[in-house]
Amino acid sequence: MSSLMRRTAAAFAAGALLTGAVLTGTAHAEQAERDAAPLQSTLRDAAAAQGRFAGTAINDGLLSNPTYTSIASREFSSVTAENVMKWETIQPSRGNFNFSGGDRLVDFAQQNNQQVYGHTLVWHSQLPSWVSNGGFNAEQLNAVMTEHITEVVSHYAGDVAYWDVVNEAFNEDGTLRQSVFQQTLGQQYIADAFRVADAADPDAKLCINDYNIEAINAKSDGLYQLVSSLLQQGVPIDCVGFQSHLILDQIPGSFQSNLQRFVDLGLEVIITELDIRIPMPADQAELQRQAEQFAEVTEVCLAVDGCVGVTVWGISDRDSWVPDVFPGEGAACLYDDNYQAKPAYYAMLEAFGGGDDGGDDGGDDGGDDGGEEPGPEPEGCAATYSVVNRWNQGSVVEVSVTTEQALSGWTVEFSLPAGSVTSGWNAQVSQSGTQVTATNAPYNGSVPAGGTLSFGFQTDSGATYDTPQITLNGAPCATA
Ligand code: G2I
Repeated sequence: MSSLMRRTAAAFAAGALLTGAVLTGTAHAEQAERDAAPLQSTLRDAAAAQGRFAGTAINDGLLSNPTYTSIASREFSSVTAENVMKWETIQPSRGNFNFSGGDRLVDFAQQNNQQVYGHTLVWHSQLPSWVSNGGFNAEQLNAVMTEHITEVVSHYAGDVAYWDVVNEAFNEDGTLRQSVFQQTLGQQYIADAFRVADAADPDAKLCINDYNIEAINAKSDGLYQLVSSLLQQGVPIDCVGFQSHLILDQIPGSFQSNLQRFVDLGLEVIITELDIRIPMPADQAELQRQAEQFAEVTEVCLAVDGCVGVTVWGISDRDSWVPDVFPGEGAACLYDDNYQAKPAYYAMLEAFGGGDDGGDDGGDDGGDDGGEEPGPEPEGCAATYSVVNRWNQGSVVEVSVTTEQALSGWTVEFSLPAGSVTSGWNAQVSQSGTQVTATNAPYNGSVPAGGTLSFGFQTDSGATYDTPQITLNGAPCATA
């Protein structure tokens, strides 16, 4: 292991513009420079200015959704495979490796100048039954584990910056989970897994990752003992991932001191799977507290030199794992079901030191506008919204959006202030509540850089109103 040669998170976070020096976090000149810099308008840029990465889990099935990918590429500098690098997907039967999903993620990341965070090599869950019930003895299972790690890590050598080598190895009481690996190989499997991964890619950073270890508690104490002993034995471990699947109003008070004690061992720490779930339906007050708590977790990371990044587990509430596993809970992410940024997004952006240059972030006290806060500076698109005809109980509206970037498929969204859409043209126009979503027709999805897309619709209301905020593929547009 040559950790000095390892790529630093900061270098990735800043698109290779910053150096690892920011991790020391002590240089006043650097801090002054950062303070004087203009506010950054995306999570990735704001995080990079602090020498951190801002990550998200990517759902492979959503890489064909332009709304999803535009947020993923614009806002995040690190991407974690939500499922496609897990054992059941990548080696569903012995010796049969399927790298297609992981390769798609690597391609996406490379197109968007993002770091890839590999998840995960050795885990009791999403483990195919040929491994979990294979009846292997210790020697055989060791060979199976070694082969899996070697194949996967070498396939992605140079492309994956971090690996969760061992995932969720602990019980809540701080003892080791009786997975097939622990039962068959004993605790030695953990050190072995790290050594094999290091041999396959000496440049990747190698982490152990778990949940419910954010506080100082029995489980994080067990982990602390384990990694201390691994380090003493010279095992090549670089980092600890704190999943941080949190519950509203339950952010642990000892989070920062807990991260700090692992950093003091010489390790990097990473918030790897952050979400904050709320009993459904979530009301405005809860969403506001959630925002404060996303900011709090971000600030905890920023307060610890050696906390190199924060990854959120999924982009929108619609994509989140939470409602499937915790029925009646949800709204755990930064974006809502319509891919609109929630208060949590703006709070996290601001906590990273970014935001609206106007300096009035969050000044709206939740009046009658649906709780919208000032968003990032509109960039990349300019929209016009023209009511071309209006009568007693109806109106005809034409929307045009000029885009700076070429598009291959588009989604335009806004909140309709009055009435309902009765028909649309040059787009598929649908409405849910007040939210209108227009996606391209089969013939007008491709728009060149600098080009303009247009569509129209009719409503059943003749009311007058101000032009709504319009987004293109999730990004707010300037409106004329
Ligand atoms: O459970 C939340 C996370 C806890 N830490 C480790 C992470 O790897 C884990 O992620 C979740 C994914 O977000 C889910 O998407 O892991 C789950 C499985 O343990 C994933 O769910 C599974 C579903 O249970 C399956 O039914 C589905 O076929 O995703 C699969 C692929 O979509």
